[in-house]
Amino acid sequence: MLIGLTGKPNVGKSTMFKAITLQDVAIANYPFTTIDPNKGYGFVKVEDVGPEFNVKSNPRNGFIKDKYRFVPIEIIDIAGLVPGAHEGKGLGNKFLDDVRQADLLIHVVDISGSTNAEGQYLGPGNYDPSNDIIWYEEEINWWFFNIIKKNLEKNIRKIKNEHLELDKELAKLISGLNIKEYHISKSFKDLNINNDDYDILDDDNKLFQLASTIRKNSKPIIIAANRIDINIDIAKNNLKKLKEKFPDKIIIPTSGYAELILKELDKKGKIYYIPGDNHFKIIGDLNDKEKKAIEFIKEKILLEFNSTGVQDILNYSVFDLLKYVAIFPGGIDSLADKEGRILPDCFLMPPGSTVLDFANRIHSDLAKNFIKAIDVRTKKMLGKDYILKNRDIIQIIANA
Ligand SMILES: Nc1nc2c(ncn2[C@@H]2O[C@H](COP(=O)(O)OP(=O)(O)OP(=O)(O)O)[C@@H](O)[C@H]2O)c(=O)[nH]1
Ligand SMILES: [Mg+2]
Repeated sequence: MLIGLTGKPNVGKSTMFKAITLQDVAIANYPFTTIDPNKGYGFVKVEDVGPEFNVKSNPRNGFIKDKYRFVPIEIIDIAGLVPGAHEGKGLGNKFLDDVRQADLLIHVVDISGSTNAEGQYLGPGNYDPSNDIIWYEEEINWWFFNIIKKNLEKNIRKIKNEHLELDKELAKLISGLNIKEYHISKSFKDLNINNDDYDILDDDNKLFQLASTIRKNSKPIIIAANRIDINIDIAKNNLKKLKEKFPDKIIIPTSGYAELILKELDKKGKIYYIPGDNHFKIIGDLNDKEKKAIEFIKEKILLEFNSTGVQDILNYSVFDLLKYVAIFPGGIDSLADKEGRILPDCFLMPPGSTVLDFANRIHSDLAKNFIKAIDVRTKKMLGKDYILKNRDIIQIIANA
């Protein structure tokens, strides 16, 4: 699972990345601070299953905090994109190649309206962030279109002459964008395109439409209405306008700044904060500056918006939008592995994954020698085609 943080320059992508990963990265109030991508691990928040069995889980990856299990996902923060990037404006869109493998893009928007399309600072309320939503999506779609077109051009003759199936060929040609055959077949269905509609290969308008649909199906975009803390009234007003203008888009208000402060103070042992919560506890000595900052965060962010939004957007992305499920390997006799680690793993599986897919994810031998599976909660037997549900605990039994 890889999630890309993208958007125009100077909107807080790297700050959010730092808040998510706690990695030290360059942050500054001017455009194009980030050029080389930052890559690291963030975590989705899952209610752990250990408490149901009165045991304390001991994750191999990620961590436990209170009743939650934080399961790692990869995050990448890339250089800013400006309108016209596909024609070479700004840094162009070559760096978008850094997010080729992403399963989803978080579009970080400056909801305070302080920065123009190029990321230059104008002061709060001086730019309409809804513009960004429109051109950004177009740029991403252009990026897809250009890759698809370039690859198709090289293969167009062969596809036509040999009467090859368009969806399969396309899937092969653009597999480097982490696009699966089902993304393409769904897009064909959405647009009513058949596998032998070779004409679309010569029609740039239709091809752009197809590229945009494949993009939407394979790399959905979720919007982080970021920097809500800069001016709460402007942020709320802009947020309302954005939601009215784009009723179909998922827009989550965020403050990377607030999340970063809370996470850092938690790490220092000065507060106890569970990412995503709407509250924290002071447990150490805070200096005046820290006190002021968290008082503001409490009053203006947590009370007004119910969280900093950063954990919410990750969870929403993985579980609501991509519809992944978190699955725990376990056994009806023991929840520990050979080394005595209790509930050591939690795997994120794509929607529609079966028990056999899960066996394969743990080890290909388990899938090869699969006999049966057991639902550890109910102790019922499951066939290999059982579709996994979120927070299932599954025991796989295979021939040794
Ligand atoms: N108040 C506030 N400021 C923020 C927030 N996020 C980022 N900033 C500030 O916005 C400026 C840009 O932040 P960055 O994280 O470097 O932005 P970026 O999008 O990575 O910028 P580029 O790498 O140049 O594209 C810095 O001055 C940050 O301190 C936020 O949530 N609230
Ligand atoms: Mg940056």
